[in-house]
Amino acid sequence: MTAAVVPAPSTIRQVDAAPFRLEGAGLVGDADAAAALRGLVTPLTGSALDGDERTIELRIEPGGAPESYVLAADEASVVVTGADAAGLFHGVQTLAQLVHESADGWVVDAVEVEDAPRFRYRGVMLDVARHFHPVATVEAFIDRAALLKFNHLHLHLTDDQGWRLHLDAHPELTRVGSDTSVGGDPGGFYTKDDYRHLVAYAAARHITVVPEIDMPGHTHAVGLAYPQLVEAPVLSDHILETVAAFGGDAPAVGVAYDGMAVGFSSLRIGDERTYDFVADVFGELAGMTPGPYLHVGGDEALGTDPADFAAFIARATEIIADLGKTPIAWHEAGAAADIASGTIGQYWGYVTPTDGMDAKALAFVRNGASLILSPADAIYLDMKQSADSPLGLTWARGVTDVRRAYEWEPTEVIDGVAEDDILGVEAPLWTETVRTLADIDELAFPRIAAAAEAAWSPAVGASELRTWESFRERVAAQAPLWSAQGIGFHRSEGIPWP
Ligand code: TNX
Repeated sequence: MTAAVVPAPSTIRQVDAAPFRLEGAGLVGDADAAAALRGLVTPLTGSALDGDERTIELRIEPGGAPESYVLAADEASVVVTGADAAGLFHGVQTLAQLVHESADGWVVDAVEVEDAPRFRYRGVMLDVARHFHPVATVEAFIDRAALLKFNHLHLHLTDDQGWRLHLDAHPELTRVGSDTSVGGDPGGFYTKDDYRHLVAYAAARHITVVPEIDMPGHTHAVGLAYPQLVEAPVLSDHILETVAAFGGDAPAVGVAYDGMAVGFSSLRIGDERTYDFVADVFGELAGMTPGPYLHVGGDEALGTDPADFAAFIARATEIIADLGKTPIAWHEAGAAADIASGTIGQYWGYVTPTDGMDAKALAFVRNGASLILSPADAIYLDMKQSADSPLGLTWARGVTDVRRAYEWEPTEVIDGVAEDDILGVEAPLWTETVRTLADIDELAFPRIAAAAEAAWSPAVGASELRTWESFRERVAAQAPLWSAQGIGFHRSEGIPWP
């Protein structure tokens, strides 16, 4: 397949002309886009793209839809025109995917592409709390996301197992709350400069960082640092079963937690010091986060009384809104009647909802806000991708193959949630079992490409490219580019890898 683009563009047409040959070709136009293109094409082809026989022109021409671009290739030239810098950057990703080897050497076939994103929010999430991931790993994850036209990186910065961002107002959080990871693996945290660096690194790739501080549950690490802010762990049967199934000790007051149970910890809801803490934490975070969103978590607060949970979510989302930011919360927070208006919900139920999860998600829409869809049985990248791998979990109907990750349509998940109610799609990667970049690649690829297509491409039924048969061919064709980028993708069955 020679015009294999992932995520599928709005339109792509073969043109009746000979292919554009890379040998002897050079780049003109936007310098940032040129650097991005060389970063993709040079490792793949060995060409520095510094010839003068024919040109690839990279330019910005304002006027089109945000993030859109047009690409025209024939034997004489390639021209990529972005409506803005992000659009040009996305067009560069498409161009790199069109480069392939032929009898004439490395070429781009004669095509015309017109492309714009379906959804404004196209996200990936990395959990840096269950296992800490150093700055270089997050940079690599950002590079991978950019390749697939994602434009948001959600960082799950805190959880029971560790607090991963230094804050000046509460230095103990990282001093005593970040030492370990799941399984007793090493911990770690980002300095404020590390965080600012990641925000800038992402922004240079047209990706906005969405930081999450998970509350009121998932807060055991807070208690290591500031015991007065948290309740004692709630050791329900469910928690004790998880401990028994996955090993390790049960959560205990004042002891770092390195197991995999969820839902036992809670901030003290009735104590005013808690809200001073919430205001300090989000205030300091807002000061170094240029993006519009702050994520407050709100998931699996099984150790918090439901009325207390609702009261907490109302106050915490109001604190974020007062900082001039838009709160995002996991869908459970939809149960809180007085949630701040404008709070965006993140749905992590199944493609076919169970247990009233759809009702909680729908509450955000009724409240006049929109939803981010992260259906766990389709695009939770931490679900096992093959039964025999030690990597990944299975609770969300895993093993999750690429086809299940691909075959779902955002508007068909929750009754009453239409196109305009959906801000976008996000694929989370939780890291209980994930230690290294190689582990990340093995679980994320190729399923992350399926999530990218749900987020960027036309709806299922609106384009002939939006079928599993088309996707499996197009995703297979990414293998040389991914390998040249050092991505250790999983060679999933059912995909005709070269
Ligand atoms: C559920 S879904 C979680 C996380 C776990 C993940 C593991 C959701 C919002 N929370 O706490 O890490 O499952 O798959």
